[in-house]
Amino acid sequence: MSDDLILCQSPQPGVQVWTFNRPEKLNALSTPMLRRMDSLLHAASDDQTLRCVILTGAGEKAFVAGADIEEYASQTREQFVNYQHFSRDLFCRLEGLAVPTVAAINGYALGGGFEIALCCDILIAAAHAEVGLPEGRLGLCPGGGGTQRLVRSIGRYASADVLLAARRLPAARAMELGLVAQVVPGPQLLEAALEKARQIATIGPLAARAMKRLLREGSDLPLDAALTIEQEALARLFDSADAGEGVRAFTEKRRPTFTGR
Ligand code: CO8
Repeated sequence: MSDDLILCQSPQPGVQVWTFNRPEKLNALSTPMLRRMDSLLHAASDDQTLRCVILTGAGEKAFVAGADIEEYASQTREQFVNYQHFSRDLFCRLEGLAVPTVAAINGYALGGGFEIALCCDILIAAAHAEVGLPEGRLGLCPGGGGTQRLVRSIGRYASADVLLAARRLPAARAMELGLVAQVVPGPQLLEAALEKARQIATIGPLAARAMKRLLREGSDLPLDAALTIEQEALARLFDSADAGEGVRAFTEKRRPTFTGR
């Protein structure tokens, strides 16, 4: 397995930047890349010092232009099904990572690339970026959660345009639809993502993890059940040392020092 296929760097404490790194193939997701993602996810879920993961693509052209179509084309049905199960599991684990994740979409995020972005918590895009699910043009449909996560994000009718007409959404339109939080000029993208990570670091780490989980789990629950898990989470946070510190720091007019306990 080559670690170079997804670079992992830590430009500031508690932050990892994962860079999909096959720019000559627009960072298309090959099986070795998925294996590398698997090991990065394992390591990240064990890392208690981690506060944020930023995902981006090498080069200016693509975040990830989808699954590696050439690899797919040579697969048997069994290999194809296995690849689907593996990517579904990985994408769910990315979505379920305890710490907040930021997709810094530096270009095309298509097919599996858009599905990865849809598993992240905050999406920031370069002005020239485009997202889409063009699998229909291959006579296929998304298999890594694209249809289901998109419809839960932007609703049925905007999703139908992306899926049934294979419409690529430019960054500005993705922002209008509420998918993307911020659009910046391409050269400023990584710095904007790092600034987002610094803002995330101002939140208590337990609170950030709790709110991330509530957004994910609560949106699939009936309101009453969702309100219950919110109150349970708040009660747990109230008992934490960080909540004591956060409230004390406010009254003492200083910045809190959170310890994640
Ligand atoms: N897989 C493999 N190689 C790719 C992919 C990809 N998804 N995307 C781009 N590449 C390669 C190109 O083949 C090309 O390689 P080479 O230089 O060796 O010919 C190189 O990257 C550069 O790409 P282009 O020359 O095409 O660049 P353009 O600027 O002309 O076009 C596009 C950019 C519009 C992004 C274009 O590359 C494109 O349409 N890519 C495919 C996008 C796509 O359909 N993504 C969804 C993939 S499907 C998926 O994710 C799940 C289902 C897959 C099932 C496949 C079963 C057979």
